[in-house]
Formats: sequence, structure tokens, C-alpha cells
Amino acid sequence: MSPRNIYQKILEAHLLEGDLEKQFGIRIGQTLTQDATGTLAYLQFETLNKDKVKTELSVSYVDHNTLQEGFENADDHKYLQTAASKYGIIFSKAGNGICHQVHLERFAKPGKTLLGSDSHTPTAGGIGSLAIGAGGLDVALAMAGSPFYLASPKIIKIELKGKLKPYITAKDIILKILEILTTKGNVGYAIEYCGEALKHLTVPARATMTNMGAELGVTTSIFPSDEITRDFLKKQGREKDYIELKADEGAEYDKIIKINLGELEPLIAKPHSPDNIGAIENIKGMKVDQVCIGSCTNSSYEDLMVVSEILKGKKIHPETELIIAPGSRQVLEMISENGALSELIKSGARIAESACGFCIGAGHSPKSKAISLRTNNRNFKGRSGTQDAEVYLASPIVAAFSALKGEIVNPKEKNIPEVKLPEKYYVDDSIFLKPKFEDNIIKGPNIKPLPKFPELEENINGIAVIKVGDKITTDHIMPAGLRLKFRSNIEKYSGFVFEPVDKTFVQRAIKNKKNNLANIIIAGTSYGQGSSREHAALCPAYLGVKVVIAKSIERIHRQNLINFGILPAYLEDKKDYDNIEQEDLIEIPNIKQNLNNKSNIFLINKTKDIKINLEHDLNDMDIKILLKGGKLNYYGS
Ligand code: MIC
Ligand code: SF4
Repeated sequence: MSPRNIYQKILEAHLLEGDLEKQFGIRIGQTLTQDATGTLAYLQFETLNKDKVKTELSVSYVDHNTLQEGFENADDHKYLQTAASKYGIIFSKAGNGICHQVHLERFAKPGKTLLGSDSHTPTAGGIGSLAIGAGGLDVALAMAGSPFYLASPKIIKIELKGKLKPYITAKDIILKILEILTTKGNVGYAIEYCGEALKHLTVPARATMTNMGAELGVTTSIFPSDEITRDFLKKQGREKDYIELKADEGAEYDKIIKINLGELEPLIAKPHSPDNIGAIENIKGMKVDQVCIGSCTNSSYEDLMVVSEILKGKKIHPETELIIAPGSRQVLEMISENGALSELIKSGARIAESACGFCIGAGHSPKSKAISLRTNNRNFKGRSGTQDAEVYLASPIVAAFSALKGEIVNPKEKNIPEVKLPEKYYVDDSIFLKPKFEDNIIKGPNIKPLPKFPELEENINGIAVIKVGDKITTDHIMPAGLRLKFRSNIEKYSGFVFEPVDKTFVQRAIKNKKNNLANIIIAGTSYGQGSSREHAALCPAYLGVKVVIAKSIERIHRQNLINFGILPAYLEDKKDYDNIEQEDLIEIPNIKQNLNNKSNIFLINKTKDIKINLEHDLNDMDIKILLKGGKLNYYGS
């Protein structure tokens, strides 16, 4: 047998259908959902008529919408709890922590497959799990036992050597990788880490890096499972979950990147993209109004311990606010037990719930024009809830020193406290509710039935309802923050599509729909970056969007479009982007026939009287799903 990399090993062990070199379907062992995507996932699961989930383990977390301002969040939580109980799913209540942190601590296993309805699901790659983010419908299907379909990913090997300087962290490494690879052009790739420097990276540090693979746009990232993994699992009381996992000598890769950790200097992502990387040295001294430490990227025990050691006996700058959200109840309990929490409180920090919170703009929005320094993974414009805030991303070490000084600090100039890893993590699994398999699902008034979509028409007659530029994120398409509570009410949530970009979009889209004109979105490169939220496809579909024509589309969003019957198409010649204006009348003739016959597809810009060639990357199953008007219609028939 020829030498295999880690992906080949796990994929081979889970292959159900197809060819690993091309398109294939794998068995999903574990799933996770969170509340903001979970309600839809379970509403969709209900339509699949299964009595229980077919996975080895499925967990439903509540971590995004925990503000409970109004009845909507609590309605969602109750629905999720009762659906989990009926279908055999473990339920993690609000307050237990952020799904990725908790899953890493308690459930993720090396060598297993995990599908999650959240783009940062690959966090579990830090423990050697093959973890992928997807839309809720794909997760629902995996829970029902269907294969998860994937095109063979190209593998980038990232070889790490050298030793980190004390002030450099895993966050700086992943920011370096974001500088090299950027957030664009990595669709279809997956990252495998290796190298002698791995021995300096703990599981939570590795998880910081696999977490932010989502920002690169890669399908997933993975670390080998080694003695460090075993130690982490042992301290979590889960040594039995350990297996060794490494690539064979001579295994092949599509691309190789080598990084000498000893050469890294502290980095920061500047507004408004995680790949807008600069050296802290060039930005130090800049006043910061707000510092936030937390999110699924940097909220582990070791992250917060180093922060507490830095803040110990000191006070944060009077002009700066510091908010800290421990990633899980486990982390919160441990820092509370050992006194570190008390140091954080005494320094003047505000302690937030163990939840996503500020990371998704659910509370703690900074003041107008604020400079906010965060340990999060995303700094898209407006995501903090303040449109004109400037959000920077850096390590917890940089964040803690900056909170003390009220300005960005280069930690190179500081003594970095050494933090000892715990002998044992605090474990209390009674915080998870086990399923009772009872049929008593409760749907409060915030839970509305799913909309239905028609089959694809032979000729699409429509209008370029909006033309947007490059790197439009799902936060632009479907804002979160205070709008999050409408995730289970598609009609209501659809009223906010493209709100941050164009407040008149919804009105125009509804008018076109009434006039029987299909709404067509024209976009630049990397359309649909960021979150896995299927609402960014479902709500536009509800408003009559039938096609997205872009220079390129990100992986999860592309699949979500297909799932809800929207055709993802690309401009054959990228220059044709300039040949379509907003409001142009567009016709896409014989689309069904051309897709079925594998003929070229094209559009006629009726306003400009020109023909523009299009491309697509749909496989046979994608085409069948699209023709049916989406995956629910397809599986329902
Ligand atoms: C995010 O970080 O954007 C989210 C909120 O976690 C999303 C999921 C969602 O929109 O519910 C993600 O990353 O997939
Ligand atoms: Fe939650 Fe932020 Fe992580 Fe998304 S990126 S799962 S909002 S903490």
C-alpha cells in the first residue's frame, strides 16, 4: 500500500460511496449543532421521518443566542432541548460553553469524523478529528444516516519547525498562515500540520489554529494525534478515546508550506478582514477603547490563565473596557477554583457568560468609531454590532497587555508569565442532558414552519437585483447580532437580507418576485465567506433569489445555495463582471436542459443585448437537487 497522509487514512476508514480521488460520500460519526443554526437543522431533521439519529454521537449546543432578550431565544432553547431528547441527542444548555471548546474538551475523538452546523467545527482537528462545517440541512441528513458528500480535497502540508518565543502563541502562527494563504482562493483545500515543533503545541493551541482554518476557507485542518493528544485526553478523563494518528513516511501532498516558529514576531489582523495582517511592532501605541478576550478561538483554560497572570495585581487602563468570556463551564470552574477568576475581576475586567456573545455581536458592541482589540477569529465590518468600529484580532497575551496600557502593546517588551498545564481538567458531565426518547417536542411562537420552494424553471427570467464586490461575507448577506433571534422565523429574518450592504434590497426583491421576475445576485470573488449559516441562502431563496453569479463562491455557502434551490454560477470570463449592472434584465435560457445535457450555460443581458458565458461546478447529484428546487424537495420525494 502506498504511503498515506492523515486525511487518506480517516477518509478510507469512513468511505461509503464513490472514489476518494474524485467525489465521494463518507460516514459521519459525530455531529454538532449550535442554537443559531440548530433550530433549522432539527426542523429539517423532523421532515426526514426518522425516529432517532443514526450517528455514534450527536450534540446540540446552546451558545450563540443566550441573551434571552424577549421570549424568542428561550423558545428556541426549549425546542432544541425537546427535539434532542426525542431523537437521541445530547443537549448542552446555555451557559455550558461554546460548542467548539466544549466538544474539544468532552467529545471530539482522534480518527473520527465530525460534521457541525458551524464553520468553526474544524476546531476539533486540533485533537485529530476530521471535522467539517456545513449547513444545517447537511448535518440533519448526516444525523439521519446519509453520507456526507465531498469532492476530493487537495492537501496542504504545513510543516512547523523551531521553538516559539515566549511571547508568540498559536494565534500568531495562524495569523502568519492567513498572511501567506489569505482568505481567498483556498476552496477545495485542507491543511495537515506536521513537524518537530508540534511538541511545543498543546491541544488547545492546535485548536486555535484549526479553528481559524475556517477563515482561510479551507475545508478543514488537522493535527496528528500524538502523546500531547493523549495527555490532554487523559487529563479530561478520556484516555480510552486516544488513538495514535500520523501520516506515513513519504505520504504525498499537493502543496507544502514550511514555517520556522522561532522566526515569528507578534501579529495582528487589522480591520476588516482576518487576512489583513500586520506586525504588532508597526501598530503598537494605538489607543484601544475595548478589549475582548474569548470566542471559540482563544477561550481555553491556558489562554485565560496567562491572561490572569498578566493582569494579576494590576488594573486595566481607566479609558479601556475589558470583557472576558471563558469558553466553557469547565474553564470557568477551573479559573474560579484556583483564584485566577478573582484576579481577572480585581483587575477591572467584566466577566461575560461562557458563550459566543461579543464574537457574534450579541452584546458588548463597542462605542461609535471604537478601536476594539479581540481574540476572536473574525473582524468583518459591522460584526461587532457597531458599523463604524475598527476591530483588530490578536493573541490573548497581546490583548491582556493592551488592556492594561490602554493601547496596543508589543508583548516582546514584556515578561511573559509561564502557565503550568493542569494535572487534571475539572469534569462534570452532569451538565449535559441525556435524551429520554420521549415525543414531547415544544415549539413556542418563535418557531415557524419551513417555507417550501418550487422546482427550477426551464428559462430563468430575472433581474440583477444587487451587484456586490469581492469578499462578501455571510454577515453581509444575513446579519447576526440582534437579528439572531429570528433565525427560527424565516419570514421575519428575511426582512434583513443584505441589511448592512443595502437597506432597500428586501423591498426591491419582493417587488421583483411579485412581478414574476427571478432575483439574481451578481458578486465578485469569494462570495459567501465566513459562517455556515444556511439562512444566507434560505432567506434570499424566500425572497425569490434563483441564481448567484459570482467570480467565485466559498465552499459551505455554495452547498447551501444548492440545498435551497439557488443556482451557483460563475462568470467564464471574469471581465464580464463589468458587463452586468444592478437592475439589468437577465435571461438564462434552457437552464434545465443545459444542466441535464452537460451543455454550456449562459445568460443574455437583455438590457445591454449581450450574451455572457457562465460556468458551474455542479456534480450529478447537485444538478438533481437543483432541478427539484432544493434538498428537502429532493429527499422528500
Ligand atoms: C459565526 O461565527 O459566524 C457563527 C455565528 O458561529 C456561524 C454560524 C451561524 O451563523 O450561526 C458560523 O461560523 O458558521
Ligand atoms: Fe461562536 Fe464566534 Fe465561534 Fe462563531 S466564531 S462559534 S460566533 S465564538
